[in-house]
Amino acid sequence: MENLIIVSNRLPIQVTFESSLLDIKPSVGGLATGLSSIHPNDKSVWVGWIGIEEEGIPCDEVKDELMERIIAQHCIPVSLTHGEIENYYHGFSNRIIWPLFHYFTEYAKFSSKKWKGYSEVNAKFAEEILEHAGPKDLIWVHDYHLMLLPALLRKERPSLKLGFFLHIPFPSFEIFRILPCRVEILEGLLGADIIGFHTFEYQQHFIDCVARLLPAEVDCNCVIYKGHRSEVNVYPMGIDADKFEKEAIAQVEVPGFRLNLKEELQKYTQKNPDIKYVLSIDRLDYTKGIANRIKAFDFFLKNNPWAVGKVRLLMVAVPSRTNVPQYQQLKKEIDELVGGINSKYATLSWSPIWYFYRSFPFRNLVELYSACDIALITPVRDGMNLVCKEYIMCRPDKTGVLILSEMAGAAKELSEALLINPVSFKEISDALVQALTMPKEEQKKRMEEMQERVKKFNVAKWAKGFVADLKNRTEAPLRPYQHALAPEHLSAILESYNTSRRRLILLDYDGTLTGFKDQPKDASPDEELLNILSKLSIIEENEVYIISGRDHRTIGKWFDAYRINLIAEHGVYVKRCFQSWACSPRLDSSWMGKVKPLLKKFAAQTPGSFIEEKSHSLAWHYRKSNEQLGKNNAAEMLKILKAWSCTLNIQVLNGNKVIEITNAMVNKGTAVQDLVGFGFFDFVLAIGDDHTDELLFAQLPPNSITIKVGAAPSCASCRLKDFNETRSFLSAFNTQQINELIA
Ligand code: GDG
Repeated sequence: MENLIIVSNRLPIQVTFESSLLDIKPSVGGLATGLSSIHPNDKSVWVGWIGIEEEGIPCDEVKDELMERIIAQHCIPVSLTHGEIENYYHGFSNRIIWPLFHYFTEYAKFSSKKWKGYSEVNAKFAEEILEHAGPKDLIWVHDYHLMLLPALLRKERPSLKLGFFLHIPFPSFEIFRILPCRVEILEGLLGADIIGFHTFEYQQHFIDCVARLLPAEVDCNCVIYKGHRSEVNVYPMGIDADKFEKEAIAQVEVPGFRLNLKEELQKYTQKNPDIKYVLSIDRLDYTKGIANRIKAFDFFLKNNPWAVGKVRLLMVAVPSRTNVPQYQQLKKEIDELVGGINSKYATLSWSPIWYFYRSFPFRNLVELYSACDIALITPVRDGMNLVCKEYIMCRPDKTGVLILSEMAGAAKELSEALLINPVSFKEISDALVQALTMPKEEQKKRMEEMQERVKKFNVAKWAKGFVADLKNRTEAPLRPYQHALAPEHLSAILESYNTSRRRLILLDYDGTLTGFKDQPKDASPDEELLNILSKLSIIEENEVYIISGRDHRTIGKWFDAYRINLIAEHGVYVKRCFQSWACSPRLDSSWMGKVKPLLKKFAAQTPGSFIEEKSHSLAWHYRKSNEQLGKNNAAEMLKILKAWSCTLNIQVLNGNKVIEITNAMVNKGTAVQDLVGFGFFDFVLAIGDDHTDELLFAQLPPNSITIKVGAAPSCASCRLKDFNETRSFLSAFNTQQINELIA
């Protein structure tokens, strides 16, 4: 059985040397607690840095003892020097990636020295892991410090099952593109089999960046890059809900249970029965919106004088990155703001803010959560935010109100909270008023629903779910396509052909039977193709269809003289051989007037691109445009059209360097529904090269032979390389050539 190797920047332990005496404690950090359901056990190890620079370890003897004790805790240390920590950790991770991914672009100062340090330490982690990993072990890499690691590991040991989870937001393309090493970061992540994010928004941002920056194939949540497929999924991280709930209940129910903090708060409340406590807890970080929160609290008191003397903010700011100038500046700003507001409103018996610049032990933390009437959590950006979930689980009587920033990942799950824009003082102030006046019944109703959800999607479920997906995902490799021209497959297809009596042969045109031309009208069938098709269609048992997105007049002209049926414009027009065109009854083209101006705008902005107008559909071709510009603008257009498709009766087909817009009810799949519906044919073959042909493949009976031309993802059962191979394949049905091909 395979082992699980967890990898993160820091090991889940705290190492200290007090007068040269070594002490190792389990760390109380979120990730360590989070993964406690899967680590430690006999089959797991954790690889990471111990938190102390190599130079800080007193002597070799201590080092040996340290290693021994760390390994006994199922951990493998990666030893890092002062210089490495400076560039990789403080430098690239915390001064470039952290601010940029949280949209603080002005704080992110790129330097190639830091980037080099980051790359080297990622390589050092890879080396350490490879020394310990078996060929089929599961490896789960965590967070923004190690984004190059998946590809480094994949390169050295392709059989490893690799997962990556990002704990912070993944920014939108406009932000991510600022990073000079953006391609390297994406390539690094795409080494993983599964890439996980907290929210759909981050997942979509990542996929969008991949689609715009790399020559990768994107198919829903899958990315195929350099022959490797990564699945991009959403796993919102939870907390150990039971642990918080049990502690909060114990603090209420266990006789004689008293902790100092709650007791002091209770004493104060007895003297001031109307007092309400508002709690905020965060690491002191510019992403957490602490300064804004204090200003909003000032705004609230100013506009609600009744609250002066009755509402107090308990603000815990845990010291963090204290050697970084921005954090030192922030600390100063917050000290001044707190001082300012306290001196402005304080009375002899009351001050508006109790400010704690330190961390509390777990039990005190729970006391705070359960003692405060309101939690005010207002990050300007936060990957998830676990504090708000912890507050929810520490409300045994189900009262309390959560005010939560809509910029925290957790807001996507906690819609019963009062969601606010963290930069709006008015919204925060209004939410405080609403929370302070909210009837108990409403508080309980909201809290109960949130508790149920936080309990159900707890951190054990998160961790086990990710690992289970990783196991399953890698056991199902890329679909092993048959090559339709490989002798054994070809002979099976031919046998089925020869023993059948009614055959339906559905052939896409561009990219399948012929190569692409800059102008669609230039791709008329050449003699070789006409020869193949006429031989195939002349056979009485064969019903050959060309099924194409092309306009019906052009395609009609090309094949008029042959015993070939035609389906044009993605199914809008159908023409049985030697008969006239019939138009689909499902048509509504009123959308064209709205979509055409949009296409015109894009055509004007994308030199080399042009619009093709068909009777009932529109196509924007960008094959001749600058590759990157065409790709970017196509991504923009797709976004807009997909949004429009909610109200317009359209379907948007993302083809090969072309975006086509057709009526929602008509496509290649619906066009053949009636043909295949009655089970008339005992041999069905379909060949196509782009996304629009997938709709056709999906509509066909299960025993049909479906063939994808090209390397893109497909639900087809076989592949051919290009249109030349399609021609060779179709020629094989001419019995004279069969033997040659099989030989
Ligand atoms: C990342 C992402 C994402 C705080 N003060 C004390 C204390 N804490 C504990 C809380 C909570 C944890 O720290 C903070 O969790 P967050 O989720 O807010 O943020 P991070 O762990 O810094 O960072 C974040 C998370 O990863 C998980 O993916 O949610 O968005 O930035 O558990 O309880 N704990 C104790 N005393 C304190 O004073 N004992």
